[in-house]
Amino acid sequence: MTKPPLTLYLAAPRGFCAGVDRAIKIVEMALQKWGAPVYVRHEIVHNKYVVDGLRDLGAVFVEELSDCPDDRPVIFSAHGVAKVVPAEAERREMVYVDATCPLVSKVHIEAERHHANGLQMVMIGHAGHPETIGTMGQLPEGEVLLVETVEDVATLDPRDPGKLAFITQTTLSVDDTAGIVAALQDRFPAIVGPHKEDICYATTNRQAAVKAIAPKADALLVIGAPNSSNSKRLVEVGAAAGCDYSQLVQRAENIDWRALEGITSVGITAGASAPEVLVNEVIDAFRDRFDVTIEQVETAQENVEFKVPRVLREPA
Ligand code: 0O3
Ligand code: SF4
Repeated sequence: MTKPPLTLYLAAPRGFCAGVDRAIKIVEMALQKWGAPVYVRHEIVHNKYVVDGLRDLGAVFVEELSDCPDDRPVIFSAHGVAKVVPAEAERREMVYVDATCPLVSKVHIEAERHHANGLQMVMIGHAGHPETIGTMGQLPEGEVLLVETVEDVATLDPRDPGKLAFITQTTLSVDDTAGIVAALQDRFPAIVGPHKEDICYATTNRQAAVKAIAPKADALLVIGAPNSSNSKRLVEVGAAAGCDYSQLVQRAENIDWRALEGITSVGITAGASAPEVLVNEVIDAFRDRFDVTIEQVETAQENVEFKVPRVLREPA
């Protein structure tokens, strides 16, 4: 039987960012250096395939430091941790390695700087997300007010409206965040902040690439996990850019083939925590069912790389 033709638009950049690459390397190198088990506080990055692979090598994933023994190394996930976490590890004299992405750490430092200048912070982020918890946890309770939407800006009740600064989660929607920043500047003209927001290069580039493919694709599949903020934003960006069928899929086995009947083009991208092997798995699944022509749509080139902490570059 002949297969129906299908054009597959492959977004570039997609998949692993420099912070994810570094965080995974940190776990691998820690296992090499110290042997198993190495504890990891929270999923090192939000991807089941990555986490399962590291668990097979001897990593033990826990949610809290209280779930770790004193005498094994622990790694903090790429999303960052509140100040109390390394403080507690030090109190217990644990060996710990912080895999927080340097671009998340940069936001932590921004928050501290504004606080030192006497400003109260507004954080634009998602409640309950580990990055938001970690970033808010850089400052004492009450010093960081969280806003998730434009509507939240109207009900903000700062200590002094003239002494405010804002920071953001790194994985937000560029367009939605611009609206929230505008609302903040409108209500608090003196508010201090970064040039635009703190959304990182990887998030920005992946969203721009999705915008380029979404309008011409009958369907858009974003490879990523349901708890991955940046991946979920790519689905929303795809839908907003004109692709009505925009879906998050963890792996090829999650694709709803019935929903794709009759399509002639599909866009594919992957969140910053989704490995390329899963992209290839999805492409192969399309090749099984369609006569596929791949068109890579590249909207930016990336050459960012972060070094792993020195402790892992030194011999045991
Ligand atoms: O923050 P998010 O849920 O997108 O996290 P992921 O999926 O693990 O991706 C890496 C991004 C990150 C560590 C924080 O910027
Ligand atoms: Fe770092 Fe951006 Fe990747 Fe987050 S998405 S880990 S901030 S490079």
